[in-house]
Amino acid sequence: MAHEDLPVPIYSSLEPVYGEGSVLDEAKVRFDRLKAKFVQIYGHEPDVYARAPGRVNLIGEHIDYEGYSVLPMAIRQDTIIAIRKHESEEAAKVLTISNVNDKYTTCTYPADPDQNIDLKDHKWGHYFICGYKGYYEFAKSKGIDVGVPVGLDVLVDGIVPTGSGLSSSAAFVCSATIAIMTVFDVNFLKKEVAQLTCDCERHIGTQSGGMDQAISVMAKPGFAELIDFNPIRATDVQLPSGGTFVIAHSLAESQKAVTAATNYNNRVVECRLAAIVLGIKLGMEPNKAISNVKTLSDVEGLCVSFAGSHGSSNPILAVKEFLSEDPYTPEDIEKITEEALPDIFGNSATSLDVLKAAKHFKLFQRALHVYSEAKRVHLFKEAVSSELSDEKKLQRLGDLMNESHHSCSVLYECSCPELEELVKVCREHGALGARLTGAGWGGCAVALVKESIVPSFILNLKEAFYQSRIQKGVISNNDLGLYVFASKPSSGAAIIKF
Ligand code: NG1
Ligand code: MG
Repeated sequence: MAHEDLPVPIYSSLEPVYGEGSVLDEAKVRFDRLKAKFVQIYGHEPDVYARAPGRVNLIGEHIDYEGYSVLPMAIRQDTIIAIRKHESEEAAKVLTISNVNDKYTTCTYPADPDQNIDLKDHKWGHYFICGYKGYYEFAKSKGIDVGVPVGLDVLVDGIVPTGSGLSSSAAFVCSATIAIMTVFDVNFLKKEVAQLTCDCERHIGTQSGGMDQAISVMAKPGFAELIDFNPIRATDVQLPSGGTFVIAHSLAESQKAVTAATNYNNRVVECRLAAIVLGIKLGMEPNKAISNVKTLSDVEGLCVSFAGSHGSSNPILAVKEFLSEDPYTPEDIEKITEEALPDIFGNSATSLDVLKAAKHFKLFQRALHVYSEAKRVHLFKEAVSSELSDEKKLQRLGDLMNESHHSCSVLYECSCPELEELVKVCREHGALGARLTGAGWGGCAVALVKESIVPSFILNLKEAFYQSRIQKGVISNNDLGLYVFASKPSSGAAIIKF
């Protein structure tokens, strides 16, 4: 059975999740500590544990929310959660969210699934509430009797670096959601959890796609996954042998939830406007385009007259023909759409924030990135399953990663000076390809490196990129392993009942 059609797995030990060796040993220590601290804080043992991993996206950046397939893999760094449900008659109906890391002070919320998340006051516990609301929304939609809300005691231990493009947020939202559903004695299919966590993470104010939650829930050890959307589906991708993905942090932190109006959500809005304008240029009535076109993938089918060499539609040619390279002012777009921009976005507060902050919109550049990046994902998948030698495959994958970075940097403008420097340093020291990963504007790069040179590659990065930052006190030498490491495709989310 396809893994999206299976429920989230339940294990009674850590081996199926963490395999053998040092990763397992580290996990055992963390779970022991989690349990001990839980008892210390709450005076009871937890009912159950949940875990969900972060991920590194190998290719397919900023296209999930446009409906296009992406190709990430789970990393071993994850968020683990211990949870206990109060007996319903207990008086205080409170959700208490504590963290093993003192940096995160305990957050409390009412046990109310309809509460609004205060986006003006960003707290780490908000991500738990995303999962909490998401669970109730989904359970109710399935006709499950959710009963009267009760208090929850929760303890969190996350080791996915935050603001790094490795999806600490999805690791947290997915593990929270899974912990909550389990403590309420239900389990859903992986594809349902992937969809509901994607939907509910938007309560944090980013109009995100579903890549991070999908891979976190559906990952399989040893494989990257091609993730398709609408409906969500995962296909195993066996990477060629002889290559390793090294993840390196640029040390610029990307606070996506805080900068959404000018960065992430801005790009989502630009893509929607590009799609509508393209739809109109390709013959749609303006009002039809506004009501029917949500993403660039929605108008791809209209580009058939721009057949590429295989006779399939070629939206890149349509972009070049119909969109202007000059940025569009709001007035330029309104002339084409015959509707005021705020009306196009109806009552979406996060989109209205974008419109307030933006002076112009780069429709040509954003659309060109999305369509070309979507194509690169397929070329990547094709190269992996081709007849080429592993060596040639790795080279091809590296080239595609380099092209992806260029497109992110120049057309999508989601890089930053630190990432540019880091990607350059990676390539100078033998990476077959290197690119920013995740949303960008800071965070990590991922480099494809021949397995045989990984240790020297990491040493060279230390020398060329990190040493000066260690000297300036940006990070300490002892922590270097947290910022640059080789990564193998790891396992997906799980429920653990000891
Ligand atoms: P990061 O920055 O890793 O959280 C974000 C989005 C993804 C995807 C990438 C860009 C969230 C939860 N995730 O990832 O859906 O759009 O950016 O490819 O916002
Ligand atoms: Mg995130």
